[in-house]
Order: sequence, then structure tokens, then C-alpha cells
Amino acid sequence: MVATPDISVVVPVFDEAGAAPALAQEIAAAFAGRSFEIIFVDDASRDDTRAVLSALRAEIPQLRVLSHQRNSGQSRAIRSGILGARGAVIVTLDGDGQNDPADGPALVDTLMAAGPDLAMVGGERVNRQDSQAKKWASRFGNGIRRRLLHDTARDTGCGLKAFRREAFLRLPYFDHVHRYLPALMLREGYRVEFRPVHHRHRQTGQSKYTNVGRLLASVSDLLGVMWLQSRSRNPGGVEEL
Ligand SMILES: Nc1nc2c(ncn2[C@@H]2O[C@H](COP(=O)(O)OP(=O)(O)O)[C@@H](O)[C@H]2O)c(=O)[nH]1
Ligand SMILES: [Mg+2]
Repeated sequence: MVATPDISVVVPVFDEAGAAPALAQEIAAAFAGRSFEIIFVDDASRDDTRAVLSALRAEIPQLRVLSHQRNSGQSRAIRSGILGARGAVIVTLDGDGQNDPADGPALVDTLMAAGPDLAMVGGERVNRQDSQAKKWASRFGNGIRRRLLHDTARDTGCGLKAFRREAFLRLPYFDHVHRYLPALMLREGYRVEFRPVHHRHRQTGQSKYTNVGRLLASVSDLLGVMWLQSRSRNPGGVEEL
């Protein structure tokens, strides 16, 4: 393992024993030739996820596995991974294999080519491979969120994102915060950009979210983020004399 990698790829997983090994191999192949680590965060899975990932460390030297004692959700798992990460650049992607790791390096390159004011390059799923009901709910939710928060994001549910660890650490945490990273980074005074990425069918395992569950959570989350925005003041830079 490299001493201090440039890039930490963080993958939240809950009951993804079927998808995780192939995904870890794909990530290692996609980032080959770069200085990176891969951090899978097992969120107290009920299947073999933990054991499967633990064994895989023998094959993939860059792989680290963090494990929650209690299930705490996708946002918390992402946060645990980022807190434990050593890279200055974080790449997140879903643990079910629906994001294509091969899209990751281009997001990182776009981020690194810009100045430090660009905090994040988020993926936007093109030709999304989900049920019609999920796509419809997502379009509806994204539309409302964008109108209320003015976060310029068309697809915050896309798990594939590259961002600066330091910028993430400045943001507040709440369950499902991973859908509000663009709004919260803009609030902090950063810029965010988006790039089209591929999307694939879920080959194994089951979706952990229902449209109704997501809708209920997003009502209070939207109100909470609007409150955060209303209470934000920005000094436009801090100068030491
Ligand atoms: N750590 C953690 N990850 C989760 C949880 N629920 C979902 N995920 C992960 O979040 C990603 C997206 O979830 P998924 O069920 O595929 O949602 P969908 O693609 O919108 O149907 C996958 O990597 C899941 O393993 C959870 O409770 N904890
Ligand atoms: Mg999925």
C-alpha cells in the first residue's frame, strides 16, 4: 500500500456480497497507475459482505475495509470512509455496481485541473438503468430540489462523485446528506460541476430504498437544507494580516 495515496475511493455497502468483489476489482483496474486506496465501508451487513471483502484484501493491496457495528445508512457510511481516508481527493460510488468505476478517473482529472475553489465534480447518470417508477420519482425529486435549493444539480442521487476531502469535512452531517452535497458546498462558497457518467443495471442484490421512503425523508431534508441556506453568511475570503 502507498504511504499517502492521492485518491481515496469510498464505497458504502449494505448487503452487497454479490456485487462487492467484482466492483473492487473494477475500481483497482480503473485507477491502476495512479496513487489510490479503496475503502469499502460495510454498514453492518446481514450477508457475507464483510467476510468477502476482508478476504479480497489479499488480492487487492489498495483495499481497506471499515465496518460499522450498527447499520447507520449510506450517508454515515460515506462519512466514516471519508474520515478514515488518507487521500485529499475522494471518489464515491455505489456498492451495487450500478456506477461504472471507469468513469471515476475523468472526474478526478477535471477536479484536479481546476483551482481549489472547485470542490466537486459530480456524475450525472445518462441513460439510467432503473425501473420506470424509480426514474420518474427521481426526475420529480431532482426537479423540486433544484428549484428550492438552486443547487444546479440534475442528479444528486448519482453515487459517483469526485470531491476534495477538505471541502466535505466542512459540511454538516445528517442522514441522507449525500444527496445535498452540491447545495452544501455552494453554501460554503465553493463551485461545483457535473459530468455525464454511465449507469448499469443492478446485477445482484436488492435496492435498499423505496420511492415512498425517499419521499418522506426528503421533505424534512429539503426544509432543513433550506434553513441552513437561510442562515448562511459568507465573508468572501479570510485574510491574515
Ligand atoms: N452503508 C450503507 N449503504 C447503503 C445503505 N443503503 C444503501 N446503501 C448503498 O447505497 C448504494 C445505493 O443503494 P441502492 O440500494 O442501490 O439504491 P438505488 O440504486 O437507488 O436503488 C449501494 O451502494 C448500497 O449498498 C445503508 O443503509 N448503508
Ligand atoms: Mg443501486
